[in-house]
Amino acid sequence: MKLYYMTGACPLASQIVLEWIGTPYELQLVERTALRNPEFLALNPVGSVPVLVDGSLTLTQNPAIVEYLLEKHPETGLHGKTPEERAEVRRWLSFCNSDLHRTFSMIFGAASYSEDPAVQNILTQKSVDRVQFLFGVADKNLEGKQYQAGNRSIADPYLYTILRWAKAKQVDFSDKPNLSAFFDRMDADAGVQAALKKQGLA
Ligand SMILES: N[C@@H](CCC(=O)N[C@@H](CS)C(=O)NCC(=O)O)C(=O)O
Repeated sequence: MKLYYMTGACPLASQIVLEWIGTPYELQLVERTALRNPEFLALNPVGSVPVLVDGSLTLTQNPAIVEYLLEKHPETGLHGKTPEERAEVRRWLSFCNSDLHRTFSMIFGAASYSEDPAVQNILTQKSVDRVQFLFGVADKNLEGKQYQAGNRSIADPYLYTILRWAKAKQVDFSDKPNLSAFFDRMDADAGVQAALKKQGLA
């Protein structure tokens, strides 16, 4: 298997799942400037990472990738045992991919929405406010739990990846004790550290 990634970006979520399932994989770094090259667009017409290539399958979108990996390795137990438990995993995976990630993209890339610095500042601040609100939802969900869906699941690496961005962008979540404890727990995980090391981040 080969995972196309940019350093520290959302493919880290898929890579941590690769570490957790313990399958051999190859990493392929993609420079941001290469995302619009015809060769890369042939892999992912959206022009974004991650891309997972496994034999004849070329798969994009983190949620699809981590579910695929899990289906190949159900013995890892990174999903719920019942339809209700699996629904919880998917709910928090969607929350990370659709709500948190989408909003965080504006913090990274307000300049692609407006050339006016004043507008960029407003977009960034509004997005920080929204991310803080969503972090509050995540913190409440984690009350009394170690992981988002109760047991460790394919949803957790995505939240961890976004919390790393928050630290890099000074989006403070130290006032959210459950979220802070979740970050520390994930950060201490051997698979997480292995993934970070392979990206040169640890
Ligand atoms: N919904 C996509 C999001 C992918 C995405 O936005 N990837 C970012 C990196 S975190 C990217 O490649 N952005 C391309 C760009 O910035 O031009 C997924 O889950 O895979």
